[in-house]
Amino acid sequence: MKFIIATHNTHKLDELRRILAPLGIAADIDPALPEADETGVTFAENAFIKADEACKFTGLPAIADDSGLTVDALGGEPGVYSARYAPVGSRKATVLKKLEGLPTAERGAAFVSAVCCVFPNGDTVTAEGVCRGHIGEAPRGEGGFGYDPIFVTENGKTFAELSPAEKDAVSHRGRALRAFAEKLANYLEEHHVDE
Ligand code: ITT
Repeated sequence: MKFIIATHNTHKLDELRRILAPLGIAADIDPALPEADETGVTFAENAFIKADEACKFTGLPAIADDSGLTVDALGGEPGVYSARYAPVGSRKATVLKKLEGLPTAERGAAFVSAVCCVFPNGDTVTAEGVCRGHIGEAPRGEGGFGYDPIFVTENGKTFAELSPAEKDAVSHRGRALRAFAEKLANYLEEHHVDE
């Protein structure tokens, strides 16, 4: 079965593809897909909005990820507004500035990913993944994208200091997609859909 990936973020697309491929899920983008209006107030709502619009636009089952960084000391911000929290290039600095002076114990944070697949008949398969860590004192590492250089994982390295495979093994997106793949396989079996 062919799936559309509903994202306009090329870094996220790379991750979705490299995690989904070994799970046996082949997915592609539609370059003509318009950007959806992310009006939801939860990751799950926005993932549904993006997948639903892409499914209606292409007529194919569509998979979307809505994700972001939630910082405990900021009441969960930037959360669903992670992509729009501050002008491009100043998002990490904005988070670091707001946490200035706080000790590590008060810098707890999590990355969250909600994945949703919408089928042309309206059915949905959803999953969520969370990776806890804390916000470092300064950016570190060259890998990844977005907030990766300021998110310190349980092993002390930032997401940006991990190899792609190391990030996928523990990341919010890796966890969400592995749970999603299991639920999708069950759905396809129950509905007698040949892969
Ligand atoms: P699409 O909606 O087109 O998929 P987007 O970038 O707008 O792309 P989101 O609305 O889900 O996606 O916003 C997610 C933002 O959260 C993203 O732009 C990053 O700033 C941040 N983010 C999510 N996952 C991340 C990760 O693995 N590493 C670093 N930052 C991440």
